[in-house]
Order: sequence, then structure tokens, then C-alpha cells
Amino acid sequence: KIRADHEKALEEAKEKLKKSRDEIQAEIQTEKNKVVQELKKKDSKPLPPVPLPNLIGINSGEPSDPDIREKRNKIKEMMKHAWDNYRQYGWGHNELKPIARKGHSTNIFGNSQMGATIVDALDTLYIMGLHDEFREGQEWIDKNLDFSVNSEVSVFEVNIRFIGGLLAAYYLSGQEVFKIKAVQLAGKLLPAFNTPTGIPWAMVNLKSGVGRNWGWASAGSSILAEFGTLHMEFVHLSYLTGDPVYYNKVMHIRKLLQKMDRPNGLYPNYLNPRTGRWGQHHTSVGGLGDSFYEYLLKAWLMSDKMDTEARKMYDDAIEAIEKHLIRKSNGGLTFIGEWKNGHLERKMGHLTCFAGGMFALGADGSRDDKAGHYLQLGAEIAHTCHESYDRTTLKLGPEAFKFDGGVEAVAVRQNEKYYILRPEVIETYWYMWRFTHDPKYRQWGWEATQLNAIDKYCRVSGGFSGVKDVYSSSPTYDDVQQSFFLAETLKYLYLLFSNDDLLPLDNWVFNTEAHPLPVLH
Ligand code: DMJ
Repeated sequence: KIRADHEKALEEAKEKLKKSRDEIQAEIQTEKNKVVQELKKKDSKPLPPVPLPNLIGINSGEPSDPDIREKRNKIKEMMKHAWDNYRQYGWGHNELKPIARKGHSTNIFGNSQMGATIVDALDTLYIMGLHDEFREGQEWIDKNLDFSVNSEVSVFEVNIRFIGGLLAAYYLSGQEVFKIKAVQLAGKLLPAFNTPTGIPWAMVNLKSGVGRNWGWASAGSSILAEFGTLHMEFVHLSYLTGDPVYYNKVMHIRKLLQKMDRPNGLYPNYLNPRTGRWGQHHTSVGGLGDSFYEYLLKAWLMSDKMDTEARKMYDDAIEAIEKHLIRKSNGGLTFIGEWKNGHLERKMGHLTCFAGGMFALGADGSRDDKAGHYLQLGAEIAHTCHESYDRTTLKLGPEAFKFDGGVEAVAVRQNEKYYILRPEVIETYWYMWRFTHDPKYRQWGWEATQLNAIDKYCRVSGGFSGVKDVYSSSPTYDDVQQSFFLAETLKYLYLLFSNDDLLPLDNWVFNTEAHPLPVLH
């Protein structure tokens, strides 16, 4: 133990010597601030307990039209197929390999076996009325879900899937166990915020509390879409526990971002948590940036539109995005490109397709009363993303598609042709359906589900799998049933074929993993 301690101290000293004078001073300052905060905390009283918010529309939505009802039932059957196979072959593992019929996991969950699929799926099971399956999941969580594991996990993924999933399950079912587990887990994430700036590390070891960033991220940076996608869950944690610690962490991030200069008004995707400086100037509404913008809007909605600071940040951000990143292709398709070191890359990711729904959701309350404009923009993005599906052989969207050199909404590189059961396009169809009731969104959702696509090409006898090439008529499988397929893709599809009184948007705000959290009126 003594030798290990010495070695650790030596390592730390070596690390320190690598740092610049400024970095070391910033760290000393953070340490000092931490001590002051701790002292203050001892004096301050916890927040008073709060009543549970009004939980409306958790059991309804049965459509009267028999055709729509049948489609909704089909989606429920798909959920049961995904769940039953996970139950049989992957139970307790994070995800399922539907072809090898065994458990699966990725580095975002470290080497833990935390039943990610169970936690992610709970609220979908609940709203679909699959109550026996919900109870099975609850029992597993009660008896087996333990966070004292020596495992390095992604703070962002654990927050959106686990904390979001547990909180939603708690609000829907009222079962205390979910709240208790969510709070225990949140406590394990807090050490990730011990950085010189308070911008959390991307990863944290749940046992030791040691954090670090992804090796691939520009100049040791944390990622905008990761540290900027904690707000909704952390506000709810403070609300439910009366402990302001969670709220303070995310408000500190917001304040820091507000103070920073933004090149062209855009937020770069990389921010160094030691120096508080931007890394590479790369801006994206898809991977690495996406849900940061989503959470600004949703912070405002979740606060019953009282958090006008968040709304202002959202409005400023999307104005800059529209000016610098949104363009029309030669063929008339509106797309959102990516800003990379001073030029626009005319490529859009599947992940970026969520933005159609975001624009529609943010239309009401927009600056200069541009509601019509943003609803229209949402519709145009939905159309472009539908085209990206329609121009493939399998009628499933590729991971990324280009608008360059005669190419329109089509993937060019082989390694961008895969579909991994992602939800973003269906998410946008659902929001557009809620706001317009244009039947084409249900039709497009059905095209992606059964007519041509997911049920036909991704379904295997052991569950659902992603496919490696959506342009090939004999696709090969990636053999992963992602947990977000149950959390998001199937939930948004089910909602698309339900009446609007199921989880009405005046009362519920969906986190970025589609876990509904109530508006705090
Ligand atoms: C989900 O885990 C979340 O939606 C996240 O915000 C980004 N994408 C995946 C699914 O594609």
C-alpha cells in the first residue's frame, strides 16, 4: 500500500511538471474554491421538500382509428421482441448481441455490467402497458444495480441513459427505488466535476472518483454535447432531494460558457477543463454538439418557460447556426453542415436530424415571433432526412450524408453507410406530427418501421441488429441491439401512432435519450 501510494504520488508529480504555470495556478485556485464551497455548504440549509409535479397523460393515447391502432400494436410487439430476447440472452449485461445471442457492452459503460438496456427501456415498457416486463426490470434494479464498481464510465451516457431513465421511471410509476438509485448514481458522478474550471471530465471511475478525458478529443478537451447535456437531470435531482449541489454544478457550467467569446457566435465542440479555453474550432449540430443546444431549449421548457436565460442562449446559438451552418443544396434540400477551422463541411449526420424536431419544439416563444419560420425549418430538415432514407436500398438512413459535387443526401464513404437503429429521424417525425398533424409524418414513420425497413432488415430471431450498409440489398449485421433502440426509437414510433394526450408536451419534456421528465411548474 505504501509503495502504491508513493508510486501514485510520483506519477502525480510527473503529471504536474508537464503542466504550464497558468494551469498549476488554475488548479490551486480551484482547490481553494472547493474548500470555500465546502465551508459554505456546512452553513447552508438544504432546500425545503417540494411536492411532486402534476403527472398528466401517462396511461392514455389509444387511437380510435383501427389502422393506427394496429400499427401501434405492431410497434409494441417489436418492443416485446427486443425485450424478450434481451431478457433471455443478455439479462444484466448492458446490451444484447442478437445474433451471437449473448451480452454486449461498449467503452461508454466501462467494464461494468449495469443492465443499461433494462434502465433505458423501463419508461417505454411503462407507457406501452408492458407492466409484467416493467416489474421484472424493477426487481433486477432493486436487487442488482450497484454503482460501487471499479469501472470508468462516460459521465454523459450514464447521465442521459441511467439517471434520465431512473428519474422517468420514478415519475411514471412512483416507485421510490428508482429515485434512490438515481441519487446514489449521481453522487458517483460528482467527482467528475473536480477540475480546475468545474467543466467535468468525460469519464469517471465510479469507485475511485478519478476522472479523465477521451484520448481522441482535441487537446485534452471535454466535449460540448457531453458537459452541456446534464442540465435537465441535475435540476430534477436537486428538485427531488432538496440538495442544491446538482443544480449548482450545471449552473456553473452555464455561467462559464456565457462568459466566453464565441467565434462567429458559434460554440466550438471542444473545451479544455484545465485551462477553460476552447480546443479545435469545430462546431456541429450533430455528434459532439447536438444535445447541448437541445438542453438549452429544454431547460427553458422544463422550467415552465421561466428560465429565460436558457432561452436567450438557445436563440443566440441557433441564429448563429442558421447564419453559418444551414444551407440549401443545389437540388433544394435544406441541410445543416459542420464548421471546421474556418470552412463549412457540406455533410450532415444522422444525429443532426434530431434538429428538425428541436426547431419545431422551439418555434413557439422564438425571438421576433418567428414561430412560422422555425416550424418551416423543422419541416425542411425532416424532409431532407426522409430523403436520406428514401435514397437508400433498405430505406434506412446512413450515418452521414453529403451535399457536394452532385451528391445529394447520400453517403459517400463506406464507413458512413451503416444504420445502428438510431432514433433521430423518427424523433423529428414525431415532433413534426405533434405540431402539424400532417399525415405524411405517420406515413414516413411507417415506411421506416415496417413497410420497408427496421422490421424487415434489422429484425433477427434473437432481437434487432444494426446493418453495415444501407445501400446493399444483402446487408450484413453489426450484431448489436443498442439500448437506445428500446429507449428512443421504439418509444418515438409508439408515440407517433398514439393520440397526443399520451405524454403531452405542455407537461413533459423528453431528455436526449427520450426519457420524459415533468415540467416543474
Ligand atoms: C442517444 O444516446 C441520444 O439521443 C444522444 O443524445 C445521441 N444519440 C444517441 C442515439 O443515436
